[in-house]
Amino acid sequence: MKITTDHIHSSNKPLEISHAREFNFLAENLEKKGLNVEALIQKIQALQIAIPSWALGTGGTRFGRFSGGGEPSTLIQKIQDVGILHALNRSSDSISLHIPWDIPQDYDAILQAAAEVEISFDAVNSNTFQDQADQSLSYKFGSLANNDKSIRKLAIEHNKEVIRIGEKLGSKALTVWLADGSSFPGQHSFRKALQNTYESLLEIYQELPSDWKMLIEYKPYEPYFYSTVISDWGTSFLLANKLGDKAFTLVDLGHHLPNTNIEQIVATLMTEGKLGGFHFNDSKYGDDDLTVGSIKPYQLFLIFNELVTGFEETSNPTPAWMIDASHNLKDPMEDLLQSVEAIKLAYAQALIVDRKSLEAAQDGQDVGQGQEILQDAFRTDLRPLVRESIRQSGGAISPIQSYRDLKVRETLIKERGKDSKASGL
Ligand code: PSV
Ligand code: MN
Ligand code: MN
Repeated sequence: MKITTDHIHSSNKPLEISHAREFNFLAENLEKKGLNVEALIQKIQALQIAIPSWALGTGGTRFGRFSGGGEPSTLIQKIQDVGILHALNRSSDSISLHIPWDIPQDYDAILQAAAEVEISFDAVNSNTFQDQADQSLSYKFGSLANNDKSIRKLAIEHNKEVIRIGEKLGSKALTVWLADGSSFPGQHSFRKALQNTYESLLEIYQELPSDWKMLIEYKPYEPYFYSTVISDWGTSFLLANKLGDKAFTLVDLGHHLPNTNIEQIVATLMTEGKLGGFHFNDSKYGDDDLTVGSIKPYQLFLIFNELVTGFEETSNPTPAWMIDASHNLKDPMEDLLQSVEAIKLAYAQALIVDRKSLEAAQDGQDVGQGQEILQDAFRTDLRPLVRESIRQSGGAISPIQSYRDLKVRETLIKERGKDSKASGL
């Protein structure tokens, strides 16, 4: 299925009048506050969030997987699904591949399929947390951190191969997420594991093309339950600093212990110019797969508040934006549309913060006023502004409603069958 401009126009038609009324009302209020609505729209339009190939199918927990039907079972189908999302919201113009789940067979066909739906290739992700079918050695006790040199070598070579694949597709970054860790005290030496990881990453880093980045993800636990080698931003930052200018820390929102102040981490990393990427999701307990903004929207806003000031006041390069979630109950494409909307909304809210007054409140130690200013921005309903930015980009006023009205899932089920399954987690 392909979404055409006719589809967009016909599904926008019934919404146009009420949308225009809501938008005009909001725009007038924003202009009264001294904000430039046109400039806001341009910034919101420019924010593009990559879709990971593994988010397009129904994910599972270790207890079960309940497929929703019509899932993409080939890389071309995954690209087409991102094309559908992008046609609807004009906000996701790239896909992030996971190797070996997405090894391209025919590069020309893959590049053509992507070009047809105006999609490019975001960061490529390596996978050394699973053994592949024909793998001679096992990652059971670690990959880049393993005590066994030959296992480390296998994992290093895999990462180099992922870079070569990404180069053929036009990717510009390698994301490394390592499961390596231990489940029991005494299982391994923390210092040896970290040193092995650094040396392995260095070998991979030396293979990076000059215009590439290495994004180092951290996670406190899971799949191992006692220790993880790269467990927190400090460890990732330390490695990125030691490796060099092309290495950065990647913040995945779901990879923090409860109540961690993620916005402060963002501020610190940006001060040092080392925030390289972002994986969006949300979590209630220790998970990392809930819809962005569905549990802690204020935290998401506070994170964007730091990002927006960081863009203005630091020389941190623009991070690679991506959603990282895998859903086991909802239609994954609907979830991705909801997630992108939540991200854009938080970004828009951060853009309207009255920065001058905030700074004055901070300099004047006016605690109450500082809070008022942030909450005023967060409590402004900016959905009409986000919708208008998407409409002006040629997308749907309500991407989710159009997705439903155009019967996208039903069509995909007809085309691909009820039992088609996406490769991945
Ligand atoms: C595992 O936690 C994970 O969700 C990481 O966040 C990675 O980015 C992703 O899988 C893909 O490897
Ligand atoms: Mn992630
Ligand atoms: Mn994760």
